[in-house]
Amino acid sequence: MCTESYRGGLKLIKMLIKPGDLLSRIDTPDELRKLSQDQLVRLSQELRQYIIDSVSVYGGHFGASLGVVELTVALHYVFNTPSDQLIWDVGHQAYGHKILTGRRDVFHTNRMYNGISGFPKRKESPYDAFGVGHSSTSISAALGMAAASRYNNDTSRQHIAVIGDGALTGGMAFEAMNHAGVSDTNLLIILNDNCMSIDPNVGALKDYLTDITTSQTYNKLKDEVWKALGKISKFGSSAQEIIAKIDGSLKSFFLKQSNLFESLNLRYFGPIDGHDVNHLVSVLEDLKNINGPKILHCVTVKGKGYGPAEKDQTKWHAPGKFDKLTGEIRKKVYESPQPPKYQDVFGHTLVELAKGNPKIMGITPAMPSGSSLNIMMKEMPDRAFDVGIAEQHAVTFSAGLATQGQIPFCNIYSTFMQRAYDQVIHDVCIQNLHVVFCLDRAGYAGADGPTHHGAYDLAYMRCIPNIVVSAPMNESELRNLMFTAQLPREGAFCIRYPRGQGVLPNWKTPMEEIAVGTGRVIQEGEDVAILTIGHIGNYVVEACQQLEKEGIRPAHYDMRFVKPLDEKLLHNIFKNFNKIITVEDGCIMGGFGSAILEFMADNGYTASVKRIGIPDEVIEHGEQIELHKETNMDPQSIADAVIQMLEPQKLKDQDFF
Ligand SMILES: Cc1ncc(C[n+]2csc(CCOP(=O)(O)OP(=O)(O)O)c2C)c(N)n1
Repeated sequence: MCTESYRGGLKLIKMLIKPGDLLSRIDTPDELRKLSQDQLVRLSQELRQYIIDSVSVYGGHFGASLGVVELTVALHYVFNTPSDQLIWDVGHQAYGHKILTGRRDVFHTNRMYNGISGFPKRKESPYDAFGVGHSSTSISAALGMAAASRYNNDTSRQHIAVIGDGALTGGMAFEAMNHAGVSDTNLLIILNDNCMSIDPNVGALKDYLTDITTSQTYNKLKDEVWKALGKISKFGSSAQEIIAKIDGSLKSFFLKQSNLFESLNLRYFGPIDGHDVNHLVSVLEDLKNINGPKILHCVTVKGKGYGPAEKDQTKWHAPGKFDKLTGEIRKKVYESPQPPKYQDVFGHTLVELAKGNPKIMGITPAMPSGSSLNIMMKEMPDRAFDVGIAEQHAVTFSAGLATQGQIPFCNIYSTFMQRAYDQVIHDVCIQNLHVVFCLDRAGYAGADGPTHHGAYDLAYMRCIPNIVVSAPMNESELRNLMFTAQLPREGAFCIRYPRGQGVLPNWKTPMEEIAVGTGRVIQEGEDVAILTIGHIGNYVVEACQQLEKEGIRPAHYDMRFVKPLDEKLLHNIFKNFNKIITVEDGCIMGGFGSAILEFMADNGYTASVKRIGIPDEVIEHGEQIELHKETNMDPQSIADAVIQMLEPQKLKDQDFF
């Protein structure tokens, strides 16, 4: 059954997704807390089903939320949210949390333009204690909140960070635990260990967590300690002292040497079954009464309760819409061959180049599938590295490789590269090392929203010395830029490209060198010159086709490089045009258009320049084209901008006649 509604001018077709009886009664966690504990298993089933029903119809992240259904129910049942503060790391697993905290009836707008966000967001709900999207922030944020509570003598308030084993590979999580271990705060870290990042989790920490989960000796000892704690907690206030005593002697004596978290002064509990909601409730009740920083290790299954998602966890991380009965993921069917995704052009081209150049290596921080580096990892496992969710390490590791004459292609989403800015400057550029950065998802990311938009890279890269900053307008240019970047040179080379498809179904063009710092003419024209960087140049091609019908023919230049700029071409342009429009899928401030203004000022030219790009505000989520429209970056708006620029001249011409 469908209903229609309007939100922000957008028609929403709402398939009625019916919650189960218990779930339909829960609009806030207060109502959840009124349930008896024996109703929680059923509530968990209903919540899981609601997530399956909704995501199958509307799309979004999937496996991670299914894996924390019981944890979500137990946490809101035991803790007094939102006064107790619950912080989800990354936040892609918080769908159950959203549904239980007053957003069930708008959940069909999840990730849609003008709808609710796919991630926790402070301005969306008081239950979203911290805005997230990037990983490994939860412990720091929770610790900050806990320190503030302590300072304000609020000793009863709880602060809970839920972090996955993937997110725990991020350095920030360790920085926070290092600090937490010497803090006297009410901090509870829940380690949601499902052995998965988006792809299988990697690294020694993963092996350590597996060891701890499977070691029989360790678990027997832990069970005994746990039982002791459980018995004692029934004795009321004096229990704290006894627990402290037991903790201080028996537990720490036996566990400290063998447990990483205990060594950091975090009391470690677990591992426990993260799908046993009743056990979770009793353990969390106990932990609530133990002061100080502590960690509870829960073992869960990503995709729990939906067979296909349990089986292929990477595919079902964010599968898009699917048939919930057959598990078939719905794919658009096209009549003609489609252009490839840029990420796949990167993945295949890198292997092609690496076959001819033994120095090339590939690096990704935890995005093998997302970046398509998995193609190289499969074909050349000794030359491609998934280093975990560790962007800073990925960059400096690449710098290390480069000092030894290797040519690292370090692929990082534009938004996540923000994490590794100092490493780009300090470890790569100051040392003038030949590292190639491939920044995927540059420009609007779409439904993931502002935490994921690759808005800033042109601005933050172009101000660093010893780096080339480039962006291809199509697949062929991406290949040529990658080819150029691996040729012998000094210094770094950055290539940024967007999420999604390019424009050339026959993309496997022969590769050739592009002279660094040269642009190209897409069309000669009159009155207005449009200068573009990257894929968004294709919007300008569309805009020009539209304008052609009205007898307007602007010139269009694909500049290809923001640094170094094609100064010869620019001199030519500024000598011939006094109306210039720059177009970039990046922030207006400090980006490509700013570089053109700087060139104009430095060379004493005057022209009216209109810059089109991402404005200086937080742009929310939506389809890429919706966001381009909202910010006047779509083909129609670009055509309108040209007409507007010509308007005074048109008027003048009319006056004349
Ligand atoms: C800094 C950063 N890098 C990469 C990502 C992309 N990313 C989103 S979820 C995810 C995996 C997280 O794994 P985990 O924390 O174990 O959670 P799970 O999905 O397994 O529940 C990654 C790599 C991100 N969100 N933030």
